[in-house]
Amino acid sequence: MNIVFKQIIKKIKEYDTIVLARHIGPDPDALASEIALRDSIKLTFPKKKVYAVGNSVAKFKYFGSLDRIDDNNLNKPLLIILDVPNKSRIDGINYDNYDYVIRIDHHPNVEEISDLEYVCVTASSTCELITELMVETKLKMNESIANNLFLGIVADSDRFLLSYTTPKTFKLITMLIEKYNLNISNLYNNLYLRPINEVKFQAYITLNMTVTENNFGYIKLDKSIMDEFKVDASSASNMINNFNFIKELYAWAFSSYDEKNKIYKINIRSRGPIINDVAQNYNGGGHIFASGARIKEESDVDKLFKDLDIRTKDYKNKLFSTK
Ligand SMILES: [Mn+2]
Repeated sequence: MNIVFKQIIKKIKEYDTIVLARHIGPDPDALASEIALRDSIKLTFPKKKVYAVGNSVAKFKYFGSLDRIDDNNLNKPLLIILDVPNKSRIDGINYDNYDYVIRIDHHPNVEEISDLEYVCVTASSTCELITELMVETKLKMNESIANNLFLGIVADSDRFLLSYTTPKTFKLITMLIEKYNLNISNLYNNLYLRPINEVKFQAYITLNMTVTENNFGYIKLDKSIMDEFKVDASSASNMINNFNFIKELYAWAFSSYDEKNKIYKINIRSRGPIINDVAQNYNGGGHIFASGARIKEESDVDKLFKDLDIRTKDYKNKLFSTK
């Protein structure tokens, strides 16, 4: 067995109170991994108090419910953080309240944030790592846990399109489907069924995106345009992956103004240029080809787009000089 898995299980056994957390603005992989691991620990060790925390998201309620706790009142708890590389992006916890911290993640390491780190940047998803953990240890699984793990892997690999989809990903997925007899088409409905106004909004983006001579595509989506299509600041992030495999785009970014939090939410994707270090300079980060940022000033959005355009230009220059 993987030595880190052994250490993780040892810690889970040692603690009676365990809190699981993930990144702010959660995606399916983040939510599915924390809920699946919570349910598995509960199933395996019924006497332990196990909580999955962070803000809930209405459209993702099919993953299961989250727990509301005050972690100031917990007795010597263990914290397990999932799918998040930076301390500042963990949702719903007071970091200093925890006795021991474990991180399980597939994002590039930006800082050491825990006592025990299991970071595998070549895994398709955090859910893939959690599935592996359950397969290799005595952590129990059931159908609803398997459903969540399946959805997390499918979402983060973009239906097995992205580069870290490996034979191991397919092996684990096959195991989940076979063993728990998963209803794949129902599960896909959860992830991919969408209202037509979102599809129209995507058409608007396609028609109005600026594509630079360096093959960087960008668009700023303000409140009036989101109101017109009856979508919100999170809608653009649902469709950013749909702009992959477009010849004229090496990298692309959307900015959506989130009125409630007074912040510009930036989604960035790439099929070549490395973008996460650029995002890190603007209160963001993520994977090398899939990143995001949260920006207060509109002028910084423009600066970020400029930097991404330069990064795309450098990439393109290299690409053509080596040919
Ligand atoms: Mn992930």
